[in-house]
Amino acid sequence: MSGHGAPTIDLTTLNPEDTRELKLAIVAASWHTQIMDGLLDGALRAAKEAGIAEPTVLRVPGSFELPVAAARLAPHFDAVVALGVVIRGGTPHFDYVCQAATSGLTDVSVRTGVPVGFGVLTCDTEQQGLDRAGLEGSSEDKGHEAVTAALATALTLKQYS
Ligand code: DLZ
Repeated sequence: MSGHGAPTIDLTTLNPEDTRELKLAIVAASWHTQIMDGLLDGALRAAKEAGIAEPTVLRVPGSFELPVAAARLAPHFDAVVALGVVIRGGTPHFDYVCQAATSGLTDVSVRTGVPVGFGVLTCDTEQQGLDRAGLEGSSEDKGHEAVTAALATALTLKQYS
């Protein structure tokens, strides 16, 4: 899977009065600081572009803790975005953390009806994470992408609430 084929969602073309009113929470893990800083910067930039000056940001230790944090916040927000970086090591731990984060966040989203943007990088190498972190020299900006997707979905769903 690559970034090829991703849609262009320009939140600035949507009615700013709609996006500005959305309540956004970002839950962010803390492993792999440099990559996480890039993801969080991209997420906050996307929020700002949508007119959301101060989204709630909640930090947790690792990606395994993202679902419980998202579950606690989701009922109080229009959209939640989860950010994390998991890098494959020499044991099966990687698979368990990725599986727990992915299925846990999916469960939160479907159970609550609140969109959860998936900004969790699951990488074989640190370089793959750096390439996707929205840093200078990165080819992708996954934190920004996750916020944009979550807000666009929240706006689409709002008419059915
Ligand atoms: C334990 C662990 C390992 C080995 N690797 C990562 C990682 O690459 N990225 C990440 O976000 N978290 C990692 N963790 C921590 C787990 O997510 C979790 O915080 C601990 O197992 C404690 O519950």
